[in-house]
Amino acid sequence: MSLRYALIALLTGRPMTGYDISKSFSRSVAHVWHAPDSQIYPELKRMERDGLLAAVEVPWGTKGKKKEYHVTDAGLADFRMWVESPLQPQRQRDPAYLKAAYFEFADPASVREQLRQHQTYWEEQLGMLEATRATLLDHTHVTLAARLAKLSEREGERAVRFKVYAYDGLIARVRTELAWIADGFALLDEITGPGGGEAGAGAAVASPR
Ligand code: VNL
Repeated sequence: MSLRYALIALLTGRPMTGYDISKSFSRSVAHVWHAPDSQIYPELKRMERDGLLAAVEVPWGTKGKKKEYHVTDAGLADFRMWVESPLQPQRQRDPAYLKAAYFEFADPASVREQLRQHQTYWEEQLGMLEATRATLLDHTHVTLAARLAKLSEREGERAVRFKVYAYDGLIARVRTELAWIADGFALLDEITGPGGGEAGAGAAVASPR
């Protein structure tokens, strides 16, 4: 149910059409709560039905109309209750760690390849998160800039500090993930010899297959 709150969070910055929500979401809130468009659009409809959002028709192009979603007072009240409710710890559920615990069943070449792909993914994420963090600090992030335009300097400062705090946590996690991947390469080297497990590098460790 957190998707509702992720969407309200975004819309507290400014009212938006479904299309703008989807675009803006992927560059901001999705970094802390990923959701595909296929979940976002139906959720907006349900939230409108439940009175958390109000859809206002706005002109689109020369003839068309579009729904612009606004957070209602009820939506804001619900969001405030949620934001103050106790955090529910998320139990561990990461396939990378599940697999890692049983990599003795895999060909080391496959493990090395998986670690490489994982490393590439997390390096990209790190770059993206650091770039986004920078646009929060200098207020050039469009979603944040629209939010700040409605706030006093003091309120805006707090909004930025908390967002940067969230990104600092995400960035620290990614760095830990990258260090863990590096440890994985070191472990593979130790088990198979340097570069061992590369395709054609010779015998793999005995695996209980
Ligand atoms: C906002 C803007 C949120 C930029 C973000 O991530 C962000 C916002 C949570 O104003 O809601 O990267």
